[in-house]
Amino acid sequence: MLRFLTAGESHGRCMIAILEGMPAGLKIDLKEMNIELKRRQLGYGRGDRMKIEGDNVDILCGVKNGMTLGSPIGLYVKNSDFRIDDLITLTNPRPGHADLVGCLKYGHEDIRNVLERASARETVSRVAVGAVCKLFLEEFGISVLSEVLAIGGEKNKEKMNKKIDQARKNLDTVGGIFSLTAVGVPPGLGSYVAADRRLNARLAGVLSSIPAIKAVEFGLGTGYASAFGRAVHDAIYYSKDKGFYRKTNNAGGIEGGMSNGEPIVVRCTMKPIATVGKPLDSVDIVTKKSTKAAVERYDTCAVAAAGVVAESVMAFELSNAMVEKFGGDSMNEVKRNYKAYVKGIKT
Ligand code: EPS
Repeated sequence: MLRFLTAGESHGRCMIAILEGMPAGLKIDLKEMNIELKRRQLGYGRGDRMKIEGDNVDILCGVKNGMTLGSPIGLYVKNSDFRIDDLITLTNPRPGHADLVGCLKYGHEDIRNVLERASARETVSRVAVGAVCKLFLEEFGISVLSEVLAIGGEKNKEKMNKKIDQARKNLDTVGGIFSLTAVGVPPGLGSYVAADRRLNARLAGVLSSIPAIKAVEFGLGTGYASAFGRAVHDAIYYSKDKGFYRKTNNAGGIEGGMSNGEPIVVRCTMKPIATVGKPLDSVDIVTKKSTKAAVERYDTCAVAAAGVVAESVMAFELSNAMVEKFGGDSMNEVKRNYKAYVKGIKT
């Protein structure tokens, strides 16, 4: 089993993660990992925080001479904008953010005590974890990539950027949709035998845990609602070199809670970011008087960045399912088991 924990506040000293269960003998390419962190910072509509942060990962433990040891991997990313103790108290929660409920739940009278951890800055740690997982998946020819499909209802690149410009001009924010595709995934990750082992459920869980993600669909997704069965189920074919295959992929690569060997295709919808320059009505949590919501520095649009975060959490979940299916404490052992299985299901 693979597992990880993250820690860190947006304006605290650093963002960290511990990844446990990664087999020994995986070659770690720090340059590749930092490319992933850089990708998370990009995209049209990102705010000024990204100009401050370098987001480079340091591997503190679990790796020796560029190879994983099989022990927990400690990952550290420094926050350049480290000033948590000097920030002013805020008592006006932002609708759509964790501020209000977080204060009620934890008994805080300063929404900063909530927002510092609820901030999407936490996804730095998840991308660092996902970057290790991507290196693991690469060893099996598996890759995960995202693409922005729509922003504010627009699907054309130029119009998408115009929507972002419009939102920025109006001191507003805008959301959108991105796709996520994993290729090279062998059939049989996940399982139909128990609810918590279903791969689609596991992926939906981790994807919807990304801040601001409000919908996750697989393959044809909501399109299934208006179709007849014969038109949408992916007919089965076989050839000696390909093994079993499909000519269509409406299932999005998952049937019965298991990968079926076709690309895993997911679409995620991200709501507009909750901090808006022209704030909505709110209530002061201390005085209970009407006020306007807090305005912090914010991103006008972070759909492309959320796509990169989604790649990371998907890479983690697929790596977890690979380790579960093919076992092994070392890369050699996992590869041996993987090769024997893949050969076996083709014959
Ligand atoms: C983010 C860092 C944050 C925000 C953003 C994501 O930094 P700051 O608050 O200093 O500007 O830019 O956070 C949110 C979208 C949010 O809702 O909290 C990052 O590193 O991704």
